[in-house]
Amino acid sequence: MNRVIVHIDMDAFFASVEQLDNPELRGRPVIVGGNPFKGRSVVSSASYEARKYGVHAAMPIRRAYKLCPHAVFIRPRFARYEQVSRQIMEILLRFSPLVEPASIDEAYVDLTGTERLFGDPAETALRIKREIKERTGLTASVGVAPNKMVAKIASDKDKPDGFCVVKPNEVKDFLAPLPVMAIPGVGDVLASKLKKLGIETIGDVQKFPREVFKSIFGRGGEELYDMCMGIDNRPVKPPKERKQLSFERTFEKDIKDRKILRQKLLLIADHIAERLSKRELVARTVTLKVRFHDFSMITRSQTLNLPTRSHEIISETAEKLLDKVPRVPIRLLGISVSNLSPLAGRPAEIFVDTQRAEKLIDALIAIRDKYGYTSIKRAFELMRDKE
Ligand code: DCP
Ligand code: CA
Ligand code: CA
Repeated sequence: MNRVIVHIDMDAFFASVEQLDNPELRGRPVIVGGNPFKGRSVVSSASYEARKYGVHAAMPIRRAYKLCPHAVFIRPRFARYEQVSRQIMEILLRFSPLVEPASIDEAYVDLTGTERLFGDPAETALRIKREIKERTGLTASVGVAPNKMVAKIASDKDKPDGFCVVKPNEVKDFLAPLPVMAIPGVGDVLASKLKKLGIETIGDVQKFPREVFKSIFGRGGEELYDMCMGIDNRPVKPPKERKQLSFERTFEKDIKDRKILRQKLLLIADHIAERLSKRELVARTVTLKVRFHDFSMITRSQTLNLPTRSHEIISETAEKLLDKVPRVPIRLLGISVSNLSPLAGRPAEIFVDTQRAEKLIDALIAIRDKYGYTSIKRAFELMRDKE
């Protein structure tokens, strides 16, 4: 059976996010990377306006400055790019459960068998592209093909804002004119070896009978040959579900004061709740980890009646577990949550209180994404900062 695989790759991702957040940058050359006057950093992302001047990713930023001195140079804001990346992955998951993020700005989606639900898969891929644009304001380049390798090559073909569909019976002809380097894993070394045999394009490889190619290049050659024929059976693999999330803190000085220890737990719980919230997960088991002044360690767990992502419930549970721990100086405190499940599948009879706490964490995340992690703190932290 033929599969329908979509590959999505965002255009000039970091630079486009900067242009999105700052309208003054739109239509102008934007280069995201390190400081052009200090150190020897490289270009992370160049807007298409900057590429006209020959600027591209991985180029030394000083060279980029020489080529395009009037570009706007910007330091990367990874938290923001990750936020947009999550937003894109969420959009994709509405079209298929089989979504495999391949990097911060690209993913594979398996649309095989969605015809009855969404109609023609190529139309669905176009809808995905439009929805990314509508919901994020950013353009993606999209490739549709019977497998991952061809879909990826197709998404790159008409960049930026590209859309390229390769039907099963077109795969061989689509690949034929491309240089062998278009095949993943073929680098300069192999390419120059092939060139000595008169092989420059994928079409040149296709002309060989499989057995002949195999006898020249051995087992690896067989794989290369299959790829050149457009054969790639790798499945789209959604990321493995996490079994647990944990966070711990080692203190500069051992702490015995229970009030301070409870505050530490609250901060750790905040952090865990934030991560649960970002991943849209809830947890049912809370485990407290304590390392004492003498380096001995214990863990204590409790399983809740209902799954939660509330920092209050997590910290309260951890505090109760801490109450049962000997009252000696403590070196390290940690919380881990396990028994994780997706937020969407959670039973509806959740307490109103929990929802309030969860909304607070969501607001916290929004503020921190926008203004930085330390822009908002617990009151007792501010008191301590003053001291
Ligand atoms: N990236 C980086 N350093 C690199 C390559 C990439 O930091 N050497 C980051 C910045 C990019 C993002 O990853 O915005 C995605 O990488 P891509 O290779 O997909 O490049 P772009 O999205 O910037 O451009 P294109 O439109 O060519 O995909
Ligand atoms: Ca990209
Ligand atoms: Ca990419």
